[in-house]
Amino acid sequence: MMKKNTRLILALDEIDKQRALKIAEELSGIVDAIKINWPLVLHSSPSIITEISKLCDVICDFKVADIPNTVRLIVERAVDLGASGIIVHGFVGHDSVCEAVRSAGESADVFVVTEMSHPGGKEFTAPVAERLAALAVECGASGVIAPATRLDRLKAIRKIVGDLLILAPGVGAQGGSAGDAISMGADYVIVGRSIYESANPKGVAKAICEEIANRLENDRSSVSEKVSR
Ligand code: NUP
Repeated sequence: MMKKNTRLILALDEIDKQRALKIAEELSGIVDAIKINWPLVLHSSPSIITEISKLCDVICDFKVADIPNTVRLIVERAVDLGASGIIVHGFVGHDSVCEAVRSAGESADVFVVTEMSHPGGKEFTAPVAERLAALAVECGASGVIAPATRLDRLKAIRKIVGDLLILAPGVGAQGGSAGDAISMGADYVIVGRSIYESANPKGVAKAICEEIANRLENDRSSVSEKVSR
């Protein structure tokens, strides 16, 4: 199970391996996990998963979308390499997603993509996002990916997934706010470019963590104010 401390997940799409490793080292004590996507794996090698997993929990954002057997082959390899989480697509159906959960077993969490955060996410994923969220619950996934860029949708997806984890990308470069996503029900925010493209990745990451902590504190005190009123 991924730790839930700062609630920040770094999306490490930096393609220069040495710089990526340097940022991973600098931020491993700050972020709850590091998400690796195809850009870094293709620019370095799959062993980057193992290297970074020695510093921090690694989520492989491979958006696996295939028949159950191929899904199994990918998930098993990612787990062998050190992944503790893997992101899969839900539109491929229950059999494929349930196979991802089964193959990951106790070794890794499976997260299912619902509505995607970019503008194109409204075209095909938005109309079926609720069904994708329900499928994640039915297959026993650990959580879902839902957009920090559309807070009303995040809220709607939270209602469906109950206490499953919500990881919300789209903060910063895509326009979303970390504090707002957390207030609307995200357990974690995923942030990439705003951190790794900055001249001071550690400083930016710390500031986002502070924003999240302050927001949680404010949300808690406004709830207790309402209760005592
Ligand atoms: O809906 C999604 N939106 C999204 O941005 C699902 C994702 N997995 N992502 C990923 O999150 C995207 O591929 C990238 O790795 C990260 C966001 O990065 P950034 O926009 O903060 O740079």
